[in-house]
Amino acid sequence: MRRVFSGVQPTGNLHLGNYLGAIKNFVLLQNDHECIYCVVDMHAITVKQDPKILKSNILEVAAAFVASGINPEKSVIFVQSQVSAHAELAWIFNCTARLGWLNRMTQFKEKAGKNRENASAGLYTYPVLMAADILAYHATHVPVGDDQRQHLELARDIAQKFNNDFKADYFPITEPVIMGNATRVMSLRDGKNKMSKSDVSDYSRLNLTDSADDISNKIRKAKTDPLPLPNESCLYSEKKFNEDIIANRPEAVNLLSIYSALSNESLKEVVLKFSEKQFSFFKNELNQLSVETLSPITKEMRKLLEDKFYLEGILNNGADKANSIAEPILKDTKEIVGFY
Ligand code: AQP
Repeated sequence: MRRVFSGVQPTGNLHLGNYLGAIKNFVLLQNDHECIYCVVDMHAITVKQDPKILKSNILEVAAAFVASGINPEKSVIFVQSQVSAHAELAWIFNCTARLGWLNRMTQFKEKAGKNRENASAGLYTYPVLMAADILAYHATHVPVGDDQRQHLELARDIAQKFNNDFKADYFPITEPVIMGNATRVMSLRDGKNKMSKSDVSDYSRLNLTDSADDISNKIRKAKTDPLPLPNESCLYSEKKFNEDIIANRPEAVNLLSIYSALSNESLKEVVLKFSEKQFSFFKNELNQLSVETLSPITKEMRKLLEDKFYLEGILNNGADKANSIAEPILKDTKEIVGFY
C-alpha cells in the first residue's frame, strides 16, 4: 500500500492556502492510502517562537486536522518532537546532503532575507529535516502545496545519494502529490505573493479561525482590477490559465482558482460561469462559498480546542503508532551506516 506523509508547522494563522494546498488533500488521500500527518514543531523553531504560543499552536493544528476531516482512527496524527527518529535521521542525512544542494534552496533565501548571517542553522538545514520526516516512514507520497516542490526534490536526492553511497536499495524515491486547483493560493492583497502565515496584513489571508464576518470583510476588500472577469480566452487548457493573464491579472486568476478549488468545479466551468461578470457579483458568490466551507471547520476547531484532553489523547496515541513505524527504519539505517 502507498504510504503518505505530510506535515504542517504550528506557527499560527493557519489559512486557506494551508487548507486548499495541503489539509484538504490529506483528507482525500486517507480513503485509499495509509496516511501519517504530523504537526512539525521542530520545523517551527527554525524561527523564534514564544514557547507558550507554540504549545497552543500545536493543539490548534491538531484541531484543524481533525475538524477538516482527518480521521484519527484511520490516519496517524502526531507531534514531530515526540518521535526522536526525526532528529536522529536528520543528523545522518545532514552528512549525506551537500552544501551546494542547500545553497540552492529558494525558501531559505526568502525567509533569511538580507539578514542571512543571523538566520538559524536550523533554517538552513530545514529541508534535510523534512527529508528525514518523510523517509523515517518510508513514505512513498507526500501531499504539499506548490511551494514545497524544491524541498521534495531534495528529499529525493538525499534518498538516492544515501542508497548509492551505501549500496543499499533502502529509501524510497518519494513522489510529490501537488493536487487540486489551488496549489499556490496567493495573497488577497497582492496576487503576486503567496498567501502566508507571516504576512503582516491579516487582510492578505482567510484564517481557519475567521468568523463569517471576517471572511466577508476580507473578500470584499480583496484586491482586484478595473476590468470585468475574463472570458474563456484566458484559458490555456481546461486546467490552466494562459501566461498573459497570469502576468497581467494575477488577482483575478487567484480568486477564480480559489473558487474552483472550494467548489470542486473545473477552472473552465468557473471561468464560463463568471465570464465577463463584475467582480462585485463574483465576490458575493465567493464569499458565500468560503463561509459555507470554512465556517463548519472553524466551529469544529473551536469545539475540539475546548477538549484539550481529547486532542492530547489523539496525539499521544499517534506518537506511539508513529514511533512503532519509524524505530525499525532508524535501526536499519544505523546498521547500514555502520553504527555500533
Ligand atoms: N499559499 C499557499 N497555497 C497552497 N499551499 C500552501 N501551503 C502553505 N502556504 C500555501 C502548504 O501548506 C502546508 C503547510 O505549510 P507549513 O505550515 O509547513 O508552512 P509554510 O509553507 O511556511 O506556510 P506559510 O503560510 O507560507 O508560512 P510562512 O509565512 O512562514 O511562509 C505545506 O504543504 C505548504 O506547501
